[in-house]
Amino acid sequence: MSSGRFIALEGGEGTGKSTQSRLLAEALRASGHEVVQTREPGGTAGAEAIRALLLGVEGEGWGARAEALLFAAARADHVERLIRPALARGAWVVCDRFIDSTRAYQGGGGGLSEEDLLTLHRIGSEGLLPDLTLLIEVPPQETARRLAARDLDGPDRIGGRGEAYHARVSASFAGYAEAEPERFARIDGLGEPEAIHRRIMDAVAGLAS
Ligand code: Z5A
Repeated sequence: MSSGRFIALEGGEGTGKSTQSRLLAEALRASGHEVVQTREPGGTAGAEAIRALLLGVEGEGWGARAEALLFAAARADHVERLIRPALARGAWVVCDRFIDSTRAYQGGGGGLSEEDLLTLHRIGSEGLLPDLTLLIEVPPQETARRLAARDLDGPDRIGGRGEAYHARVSASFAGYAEAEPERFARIDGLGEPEAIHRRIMDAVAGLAS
C-alpha cells in the first residue's frame, strides 16, 4: 500500500482555502487517490462541537489561553480519530487549516509563546506536521471585498477581531513560510479559482513520488 500524504492549506480569512481545498481534493480523487477533505477547527464530531464553542458569537468569549487549549483539544481528536487513521491506510488528507493557524492566530495575533503552543501540539497531537503546507496569500483589500460580499450577517468571533490583529496573523504566516521553505509553498491567491488551482497542482506535484 502506498503511504498517505498530508496537505494543509493556510492563510487569512477569505483567501480561498475552502474553495481550493475542494478543487484539490477533486483533482487528487480524479487521479486515483483516496482523499479525506477536512477542516480545522472541526473534522470529527468532538472537534466540530469545540468549533461551535470557539467561533459562535454567544457568550463573553475566551481568553487567549483557554482558546489555545480548545484549539489543541479539537486538533487532538481530529488527528487521533480522522487524520492518522487516514494516513495509515494510504489516503491523502487535505486539511483547511492546521497547526500553523494556531501559531499565527493564538501566537502572532494573540501573543502566546511559540514554545507553549508547540508544547500543546506535542501533547495533543504528538507534534504531527503536514508533508506540505500551502500558504495562500491575498492582499487584505481583496479579502475584505470577498468577505463583505459573502458574510452578510457579519464575521465570526475570530474573524471580527480588528485590522491590527489580522495584520499580525498575515505577517506571522509569511514569516513561517520564509523560515521553513521546505515545508511551505507560497501560493499567489489572486485571480480566477482555476488559475490558483493550477498553481497549487504545480506545488503538490513533488509530493506524488
Ligand atoms: N483559527 C484559529 O484561530 N486557530 C486555529 O488553530 C485554527 C483556526 C485552526 C476558522 O474560521 C477561524 O478559526 C479562523 C481562524 C481561526 N478565523 N479567522 N479569521 P472558518 O473556518 O469559519 O473560516 P476561515 O478558515 O477563516 O476561512 P473562510 O472565511 O471560510 O475563507 P476561505 O476558506 O479562505 O475562503 P473561501 O470560503 O474559499 O472563499 C471566501 C469567499 O471568496 C467565497 O465567497 C468564495 O466564493 C470567494 N472566492 C474564493 N476564491 C476566490 C477567487 N479566486 N476570486 C474571487 N473570489 C473568490
